[in-house]
Amino acid sequence: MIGVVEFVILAVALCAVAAAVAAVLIRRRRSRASAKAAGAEKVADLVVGRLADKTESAAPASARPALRQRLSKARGALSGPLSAAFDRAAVTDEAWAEAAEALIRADVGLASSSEIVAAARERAAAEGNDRGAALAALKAELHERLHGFDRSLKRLPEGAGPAVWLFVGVNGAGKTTTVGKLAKQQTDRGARVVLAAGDTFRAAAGEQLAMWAERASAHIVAGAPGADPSSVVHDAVSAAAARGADLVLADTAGRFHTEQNLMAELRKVRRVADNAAGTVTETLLVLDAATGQNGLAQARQFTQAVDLTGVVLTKLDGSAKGGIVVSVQAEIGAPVKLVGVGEGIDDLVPFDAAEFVDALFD
Ligand SMILES: Nc1nc2c(ncn2[C@@H]2O[C@H](COP(=O)(O)OP(=O)(O)OP(=O)(O)O)[C@@H](O)[C@H]2O)c(=O)[nH]1
Ligand SMILES: [Mg+2]
Repeated sequence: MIGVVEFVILAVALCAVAAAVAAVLIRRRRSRASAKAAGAEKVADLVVGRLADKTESAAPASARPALRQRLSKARGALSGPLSAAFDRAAVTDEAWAEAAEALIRADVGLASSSEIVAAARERAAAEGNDRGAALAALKAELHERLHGFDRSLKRLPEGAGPAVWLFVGVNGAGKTTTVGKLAKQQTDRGARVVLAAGDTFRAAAGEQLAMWAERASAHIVAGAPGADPSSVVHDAVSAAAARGADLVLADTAGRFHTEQNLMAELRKVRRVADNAAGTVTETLLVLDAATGQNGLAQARQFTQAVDLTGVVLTKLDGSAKGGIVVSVQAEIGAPVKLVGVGEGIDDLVPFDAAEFVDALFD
Protein backbone atom coordinates (compact mmCIF):
# COMPACT_ATOMS: atom_id res chain seq x y z
CA MET A 1 0.00 0.00 0.00
CA ILE A 2 1.25 3.45 -0.74
CA GLY A 3 0.58 6.40 1.43
CA VAL A 4 -0.96 9.74 0.43
CA VAL A 5 2.45 11.44 0.24
CA GLU A 6 3.87 8.78 -2.11
CA PHE A 7 0.68 9.03 -4.27
CA VAL A 8 1.07 12.80 -4.63
CA ILE A 9 4.77 12.46 -5.54
CA LEU A 10 3.94 9.81 -8.20
CA ALA A 11 1.14 11.97 -9.65
CA VAL A 12 3.41 15.01 -9.87
CA ALA A 13 6.17 12.91 -11.53
CA LEU A 14 3.67 11.50 -14.09
CA CYS A 15 2.45 15.04 -14.86
CA ALA A 16 6.05 16.22 -15.34
CA VAL A 17 6.77 13.33 -17.77
CA ALA A 18 3.55 14.04 -19.68
CA ALA A 19 4.43 17.75 -19.92
CA ALA A 20 7.94 16.95 -21.18
CA VAL A 21 6.59 14.54 -23.84
CA ALA A 22 4.03 17.15 -24.91
CA ALA A 23 6.74 19.81 -25.17
CA VAL A 24 8.89 17.54 -27.36
CA LEU A 25 5.91 16.76 -29.61
CA ILE A 26 4.97 20.43 -30.00
CA ARG A 27 8.58 21.36 -30.82
CA ARG A 28 8.78 18.63 -33.47
CA ARG A 29 5.51 19.69 -35.10
CA ARG A 30 6.66 23.34 -35.14
CA SER A 31 9.94 22.49 -36.81
CA ARG A 32 8.13 20.31 -39.43
CA ALA A 33 5.73 23.19 -40.14
CA SER A 34 8.57 25.66 -40.62
CA ALA A 35 10.43 23.17 -42.87
CA LYS A 36 7.24 22.83 -44.90
CA ALA A 37 6.97 26.62 -45.17
CA ALA A 38 10.57 26.86 -46.33
CA GLY A 39 9.89 24.15 -48.92
CA ALA A 40 6.82 25.98 -50.13
CA GLU A 41 8.92 29.10 -50.57
CA LYS A 42 11.40 27.16 -52.70
CA VAL A 43 8.61 25.76 -54.90
CA ALA A 44 7.26 29.27 -55.31
CA ASP A 45 10.71 30.39 -56.45
CA LEU A 46 10.82 27.62 -59.02
CA VAL A 47 7.42 28.50 -60.38
CA VAL A 48 8.37 32.15 -60.65
CA GLY A 49 11.58 31.04 -62.35
CA ARG A 50 9.71 28.93 -64.83
CA LEU A 51 7.22 31.67 -65.49
CA ALA A 52 10.12 34.02 -66.10
CA ASP A 53 11.62 31.52 -68.57
CA LYS A 54 8.29 31.26 -70.34
CA THR A 55 7.98 35.01 -70.60
CA GLU A 56 11.42 35.13 -72.14
CA SER A 57 10.71 32.45 -74.74
CA ALA A 58 7.50 34.22 -75.71
CA ALA A 59 9.38 37.47 -76.19
CA PRO A 60 8.35 39.69 -79.10
CA ALA A 61 10.19 39.57 -82.41
CA SER A 62 12.30 42.61 -81.52
CA ALA A 63 13.80 40.74 -78.55
CA ARG A 64 14.66 37.59 -80.53
CA PRO A 65 18.31 36.74 -81.22
CA ALA A 66 19.95 39.13 -83.63
CA LEU A 67 21.19 38.00 -87.03
CA ARG A 68 24.68 37.88 -85.53
CA GLN A 69 23.63 35.17 -83.08
CA ARG A 70 21.73 33.23 -85.71
CA LEU A 71 24.82 33.22 -87.92
CA SER A 72 27.16 32.04 -85.18
CA LYS A 73 28.21 28.93 -87.13
CA ALA A 74 29.01 30.87 -90.29
CA ARG A 75 30.83 33.51 -88.25
CA GLY A 76 32.88 30.86 -86.43
CA ALA A 77 33.87 29.25 -89.72
CA LEU A 78 35.06 32.50 -91.26
CA SER A 79 36.20 34.93 -88.59
CA GLY A 80 38.12 32.28 -86.58
CA PRO A 81 40.45 31.18 -89.41
CA LEU A 82 40.82 34.75 -90.72
CA SER A 83 41.80 36.00 -87.30
CA ALA A 84 44.29 33.12 -86.95
CA ALA A 85 45.75 33.83 -90.40
CA PHE A 86 46.72 37.37 -89.42
CA ASP A 87 47.78 36.50 -85.90
CA ARG A 88 51.44 36.91 -86.86
CA ALA A 89 54.08 39.55 -86.38
CA ALA A 90 53.71 40.63 -90.02
CA VAL A 91 51.11 40.27 -92.79
CA THR A 92 52.85 37.66 -94.95
CA ASP A 93 52.07 35.89 -98.23
CA GLU A 94 51.28 32.85 -96.15
CA ALA A 95 48.68 34.83 -94.17
CA TRP A 96 46.94 35.91 -97.38
CA ALA A 97 47.03 32.31 -98.67
CA GLU A 98 45.37 31.17 -95.44
CA ALA A 99 42.77 33.93 -95.79
CA ALA A 100 41.95 32.73 -99.32
CA GLU A 101 41.61 29.19 -98.00
CA ALA A 102 39.23 30.34 -95.26
CA LEU A 103 37.04 32.13 -97.82
CA ILE A 104 36.97 29.06 -100.07
CA ARG A 105 36.06 26.84 -97.13
CA ALA A 106 33.21 29.22 -96.26
CA ASP A 107 31.91 28.67 -99.80
CA VAL A 108 32.72 32.10 -101.19
CA GLY A 109 33.89 30.23 -104.32
CA LEU A 110 37.33 29.86 -105.86
CA ALA A 111 37.22 32.76 -108.31
CA SER A 112 35.54 35.22 -105.91
CA SER A 113 37.91 34.26 -103.07
CA SER A 114 41.00 34.92 -105.21
CA GLU A 115 39.59 38.24 -106.40
CA ILE A 116 38.68 39.33 -102.88
CA VAL A 117 42.12 38.48 -101.51
CA ALA A 118 43.95 40.22 -104.38
CA ALA A 119 41.89 43.38 -103.92
CA ALA A 120 42.18 43.24 -100.12
CA ARG A 121 45.99 42.96 -100.34
CA GLU A 122 46.16 46.18 -102.32
CA ARG A 123 43.75 47.92 -100.01
CA ALA A 124 45.60 46.75 -96.87
CA ALA A 125 48.98 47.80 -98.31
CA ALA A 126 47.66 51.35 -98.62
CA GLU A 127 46.33 51.28 -95.06
CA GLY A 128 49.44 50.24 -93.12
CA ASN A 129 49.50 46.54 -93.92
CA ASP A 130 48.99 45.34 -90.39
CA ARG A 131 46.54 42.81 -88.97
CA GLY A 132 43.78 45.39 -88.48
CA ALA A 133 44.21 46.76 -92.01
CA ALA A 134 44.14 43.26 -93.53
CA LEU A 135 40.94 42.21 -91.76
CA ALA A 136 39.23 45.53 -92.48
CA ALA A 137 40.22 45.24 -96.16
CA LEU A 138 38.76 41.73 -96.45
CA LYS A 139 35.56 42.88 -94.84
CA ALA A 140 35.33 45.89 -97.16
CA GLU A 141 35.95 43.75 -100.25
CA LEU A 142 33.29 41.24 -99.21
CA HIS A 143 30.84 44.05 -98.66
CA GLU A 144 31.74 45.59 -102.02
CA ARG A 145 30.67 42.42 -103.79
CA LEU A 146 27.36 42.23 -101.95
CA HIS A 147 26.01 45.73 -101.78
CA GLY A 148 24.21 47.72 -104.42
CA PHE A 149 21.70 45.14 -105.61
CA ASP A 150 18.00 45.81 -105.70
CA ARG A 151 16.68 43.26 -103.26
CA SER A 152 13.10 44.46 -103.12
CA LEU A 153 10.26 42.05 -103.87
CA LYS A 154 8.21 43.54 -106.70
CA ARG A 155 4.51 44.17 -106.34
CA LEU A 156 2.15 45.76 -108.87
CA PRO A 157 0.35 49.09 -108.63
CA GLU A 158 -3.15 49.01 -107.14
CA GLY A 159 -5.67 47.71 -109.69
CA ALA A 160 -3.06 46.09 -111.96
CA GLY A 161 -4.07 42.57 -110.88
CA PRO A 162 -2.23 40.31 -108.51
CA ALA A 163 1.54 39.98 -108.59
CA VAL A 164 2.67 36.37 -108.59
CA TRP A 165 5.76 35.27 -106.69
CA LEU A 166 6.87 31.82 -107.74
CA PHE A 167 9.05 29.68 -105.45
CA VAL A 168 11.22 26.97 -106.98
CA GLY A 169 13.95 24.69 -105.66
CA VAL A 170 14.95 21.11 -104.94
CA ASN A 171 13.42 18.80 -102.33
CA GLY A 172 13.48 20.02 -98.78
CA ALA A 173 15.11 23.36 -99.56
CA GLY A 174 12.44 25.21 -97.58
CA LYS A 175 10.00 26.40 -100.28
CA THR A 176 6.76 25.68 -98.43
CA THR A 177 8.11 27.09 -95.15
CA THR A 178 9.33 30.23 -96.92
CA VAL A 179 5.93 30.73 -98.62
CA GLY A 180 4.27 30.38 -95.19
CA LYS A 181 6.60 32.82 -93.42
CA LEU A 182 6.33 35.36 -96.23
CA ALA A 183 2.53 35.06 -96.36
CA LYS A 184 2.43 35.99 -92.67
CA GLN A 185 4.73 38.98 -93.18
CA GLN A 186 2.70 40.23 -96.12
CA THR A 187 -0.72 39.82 -94.46
CA ASP A 188 0.67 41.54 -91.36
CA ARG A 189 1.44 44.50 -93.61
CA GLY A 190 -2.11 44.54 -94.89
CA ALA A 191 -1.63 42.71 -98.22
CA ARG A 192 -4.37 40.40 -99.42
CA VAL A 193 -2.58 37.15 -100.10
CA VAL A 194 -3.60 33.96 -101.90
CA LEU A 195 -1.44 30.86 -101.64
CA ALA A 196 -1.26 28.48 -104.60
CA ALA A 197 -0.55 24.88 -103.59
CA GLY A 198 1.41 24.11 -106.74
CA ASP A 199 3.05 21.05 -105.19
CA THR A 200 0.53 18.39 -106.20
CA PHE A 201 3.32 15.82 -106.40
CA ARG A 202 3.66 15.07 -102.68
CA ALA A 203 0.44 14.02 -100.92
CA ALA A 204 0.98 16.02 -97.71
CA ALA A 205 2.26 19.18 -99.43
CA GLY A 206 -1.19 20.79 -99.70
CA GLU A 207 -1.94 20.15 -96.03
CA GLN A 208 1.42 21.58 -94.99
CA LEU A 209 0.67 24.76 -96.96
CA ALA A 210 -2.90 24.90 -95.61
CA MET A 211 -1.50 25.01 -92.06
CA TRP A 212 0.69 27.96 -92.99
CA ALA A 213 -2.27 29.65 -94.72
CA GLU A 214 -4.22 29.42 -91.49
CA ARG A 215 -1.37 30.85 -89.42
CA ALA A 216 -0.95 33.68 -91.92
CA SER A 217 -4.69 34.33 -92.42
CA ALA A 218 -4.22 33.85 -96.16
CA HIS A 219 -6.59 32.26 -98.66
CA ILE A 220 -5.37 29.03 -100.26
CA VAL A 221 -6.17 27.34 -103.58
CA ALA A 222 -5.22 23.68 -103.86
CA GLY A 223 -5.88 20.94 -106.40
CA ALA A 224 -6.41 17.21 -106.18
CA PRO A 225 -3.27 15.13 -105.58
CA GLY A 226 -1.56 14.57 -108.90
CA ALA A 227 -3.35 17.50 -110.56
CA ASP A 228 -1.46 19.61 -113.10
CA PRO A 229 0.41 22.22 -111.00
CA SER A 230 -0.03 24.87 -113.67
CA SER A 231 -3.82 24.48 -113.52
CA VAL A 232 -3.72 24.97 -109.72
CA VAL A 233 -1.60 28.10 -110.11
CA HIS A 234 -3.93 29.32 -112.88
CA ASP A 235 -6.95 28.82 -110.59
CA ALA A 236 -5.18 30.56 -107.71
CA VAL A 237 -4.34 33.59 -109.85
CA SER A 238 -7.94 33.78 -111.15
CA ALA A 239 -9.29 33.50 -107.59
CA ALA A 240 -6.87 36.21 -106.45
CA ALA A 241 -7.98 38.53 -109.27
CA ALA A 242 -11.65 37.88 -108.50
CA ARG A 243 -11.11 38.70 -104.80
CA GLY A 244 -9.04 41.77 -105.53
CA ALA A 245 -6.00 40.21 -103.85
CA ASP A 246 -2.58 41.84 -104.21
CA LEU A 247 -0.36 38.84 -104.17
CA VAL A 248 -0.21 35.17 -105.09
CA LEU A 249 2.54 33.12 -103.48
CA ALA A 250 2.94 29.93 -105.50
CA ASP A 251 4.57 26.89 -103.92
CA THR A 252 5.92 24.26 -106.31
CA ALA A 253 7.08 20.67 -106.07
CA GLY A 254 10.74 20.05 -105.37
CA ARG A 255 12.58 17.35 -107.19
CA PHE A 256 16.10 16.94 -108.41
CA HIS A 257 17.28 19.88 -110.42
CA THR A 258 18.57 17.44 -113.03
CA GLU A 259 15.06 16.22 -113.77
CA GLN A 260 13.92 17.51 -117.13
CA ASN A 261 10.26 16.96 -116.23
CA LEU A 262 10.46 19.35 -113.32
CA MET A 263 12.08 22.06 -115.40
CA ALA A 264 9.48 21.68 -118.16
CA GLU A 265 6.72 21.74 -115.54
CA LEU A 266 8.12 24.90 -113.93
CA ARG A 267 8.36 26.62 -117.29
CA LYS A 268 4.70 25.82 -117.90
CA VAL A 269 3.68 27.04 -114.42
CA ARG A 270 5.48 30.30 -115.02
CA ARG A 271 3.91 30.77 -118.46
CA VAL A 272 0.41 30.03 -117.22
CA ALA A 273 0.78 32.28 -114.15
CA ASP A 274 1.86 35.11 -116.43
CA ASN A 275 -0.93 34.55 -118.93
CA ALA A 276 -3.72 34.42 -116.40
CA ALA A 277 -5.09 37.49 -114.65
CA GLY A 278 -1.79 38.08 -112.86
CA THR A 279 1.85 38.89 -113.60
CA VAL A 280 4.85 36.98 -112.36
CA THR A 281 7.05 39.63 -110.77
CA GLU A 282 9.35 37.36 -108.76
CA THR A 283 10.72 33.91 -109.45
CA LEU A 284 12.73 33.00 -106.40
CA LEU A 285 15.09 30.08 -106.06
CA VAL A 286 14.89 28.65 -102.55
CA LEU A 287 18.32 27.30 -101.73
CA ASP A 288 19.50 25.45 -98.62
CA ALA A 289 22.68 27.23 -97.48
CA ALA A 290 24.23 23.91 -96.47
CA THR A 291 24.20 22.50 -99.99
CA GLY A 292 27.39 24.40 -100.80
CA GLN A 293 28.77 24.23 -104.31
CA ASN A 294 26.06 21.77 -105.33
CA GLY A 295 23.66 24.64 -104.71
CA LEU A 296 25.35 26.55 -107.50
CA ALA A 297 24.71 23.72 -109.94
CA GLN A 298 21.05 23.84 -108.90
CA ALA A 299 20.95 27.60 -109.35
CA ARG A 300 22.31 27.28 -112.89
CA GLN A 301 19.66 24.71 -113.87
CA PHE A 302 16.76 26.64 -112.40
CA THR A 303 17.79 29.96 -113.86
CA GLN A 304 17.99 28.40 -117.33
CA ALA A 305 14.45 27.08 -116.90
CA VAL A 306 12.64 29.99 -115.30
CA ASP A 307 14.76 33.11 -115.31
CA LEU A 308 15.30 33.72 -111.60
CA THR A 309 14.85 37.17 -110.11
CA GLY A 310 16.42 36.32 -106.78
CA VAL A 311 17.38 33.75 -104.20
CA VAL A 312 16.01 32.86 -100.78
CA LEU A 313 18.87 31.34 -98.83
CA THR A 314 17.41 29.12 -96.12
CA LYS A 315 18.86 27.39 -93.04
CA LEU A 316 21.63 29.93 -92.70
CA ASP A 317 21.16 29.52 -88.95
CA GLY A 318 22.66 26.03 -89.03
CA SER A 319 25.23 26.49 -91.76
CA ALA A 320 28.93 27.25 -91.70
CA LYS A 321 28.80 28.15 -95.38
CA GLY A 322 27.72 31.77 -95.24
CA GLY A 323 30.01 32.60 -98.16
CA ILE A 324 27.52 31.00 -100.54
CA VAL A 325 25.77 34.38 -100.54
CA VAL A 326 28.67 35.72 -102.62
CA SER A 327 29.07 32.76 -104.95
CA VAL A 328 25.37 32.27 -105.72
CA GLN A 329 25.01 35.93 -106.58
CA ALA A 330 28.10 35.81 -108.83
CA GLU A 331 26.84 32.60 -110.41
CA ILE A 332 23.30 33.60 -111.37
CA GLY A 333 23.57 37.38 -111.43
CA ALA A 334 20.53 37.70 -109.19
CA PRO A 335 20.83 38.72 -105.56
CA VAL A 336 19.93 36.92 -102.36
CA LYS A 337 16.75 38.73 -101.34
CA LEU A 338 15.76 36.89 -98.18
CA VAL A 339 17.46 34.63 -95.69
CA GLY A 340 15.93 31.92 -93.53
CA VAL A 341 17.41 31.84 -90.05
CA GLY A 342 15.17 29.33 -88.28
CA GLU A 343 12.01 27.28 -88.54
CA GLY A 344 9.67 29.78 -86.87
CA ILE A 345 7.15 31.94 -88.67
CA ASP A 346 9.23 35.10 -88.03
CA ASP A 347 12.56 33.54 -89.02
CA LEU A 348 12.76 35.00 -92.51
CA VAL A 349 14.54 38.32 -92.89
CA PRO A 350 15.41 40.62 -95.78
CA PHE A 351 19.07 40.28 -96.75
CA ASP A 352 21.10 43.30 -95.73
CA ALA A 353 24.69 43.24 -97.02
CA ALA A 354 26.23 45.45 -94.32
CA GLU A 355 24.46 43.64 -91.48
CA PHE A 356 25.44 40.29 -92.96
CA VAL A 357 29.14 41.13 -93.34
CA ASP A 358 29.20 42.61 -89.82
CA ALA A 359 27.58 39.44 -88.48
CA LEU A 360 30.22 37.30 -90.18
CA PHE A 361 33.19 39.30 -88.94
CA ASP A 362 32.43 40.81 -85.54
N1 LIG B 1 16.75 25.76 -89.34
C1 LIG B 1 16.00 26.09 -90.38
N2 LIG B 1 15.15 25.19 -90.92
C2 LIG B 1 14.41 25.55 -91.99
C3 LIG B 1 14.52 26.84 -92.57
N3 LIG B 1 13.66 26.88 -93.63
C4 LIG B 1 13.05 25.67 -93.70
N4 LIG B 1 13.50 24.85 -92.72
C5 LIG B 1 13.11 23.46 -92.47
O1 LIG B 1 13.45 22.66 -93.58
C6 LIG B 1 12.55 21.58 -93.72
C7 LIG B 1 12.01 21.50 -95.16
O2 LIG B 1 11.22 22.63 -95.41
P1 LIG B 1 10.05 22.66 -96.49
O3 LIG B 1 9.52 24.05 -96.48
O4 LIG B 1 9.09 21.55 -96.30
O5 LIG B 1 10.88 22.40 -97.80
P2 LIG B 1 10.32 22.25 -99.30
O6 LIG B 1 11.33 22.89 -100.19
O7 LIG B 1 8.94 22.76 -99.39
O8 LIG B 1 10.38 20.67 -99.48
P3 LIG B 1 9.60 19.78 -100.59
O9 LIG B 1 8.18 20.21 -100.59
O10 LIG B 1 9.78 18.39 -100.11
O11 LIG B 1 10.29 20.02 -101.88
C8 LIG B 1 11.45 21.82 -92.68
O12 LIG B 1 11.72 21.01 -91.57
C9 LIG B 1 11.62 23.29 -92.31
O13 LIG B 1 11.19 23.58 -91.01
C10 LIG B 1 15.46 27.78 -91.99
O14 LIG B 1 15.65 28.90 -92.43
N5 LIG B 1 16.16 27.33 -90.92
MG1 LIG C 1 7.20 21.90 -100.05
